Amino acid sequence: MSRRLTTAALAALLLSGAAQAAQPLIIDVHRDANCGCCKDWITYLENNGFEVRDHVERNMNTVKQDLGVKPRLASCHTGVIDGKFVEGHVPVAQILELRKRPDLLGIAVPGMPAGSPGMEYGDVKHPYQVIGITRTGRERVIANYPLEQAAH
Ligand SMILES: [Cu+2]
Repeated sequence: MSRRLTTAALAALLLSGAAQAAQPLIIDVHRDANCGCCKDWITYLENNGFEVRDHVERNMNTVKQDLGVKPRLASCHTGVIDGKFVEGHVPVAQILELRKRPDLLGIAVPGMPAGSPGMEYGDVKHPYQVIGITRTGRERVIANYPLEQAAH
């Protein structure tokens, strides 16, 4: 009897351990059917260990409005992770940071800057910022790309 309990407890432990180790980060991505760079961003996320739930939308404006993405911060696709929005071609590093920031409602890379993930054109790297939107409606610069090299 006690032996059976121990086996069950051990199995439960192993299962939870395995689930934890293999658990990918799940992100919902809303996009227009004909958006090629949106698909490239999705591929980029998948290559970085995310599980993407792809949602093809008829009206992206409504989606953005509902999630609280201001028009001037808008890009093409809109991701949602942990109930927070990820607008546009945001790099993975800032998505991971967003998950640790309870003060933020979402983050955005406005427009579609060349050189951002999913917007690669050879060596072209236009400067862009990742903007965080706080729960009180303020905007904060989360990162500047291309990332500046640390001085040695
Ligand atoms: Cu795009």
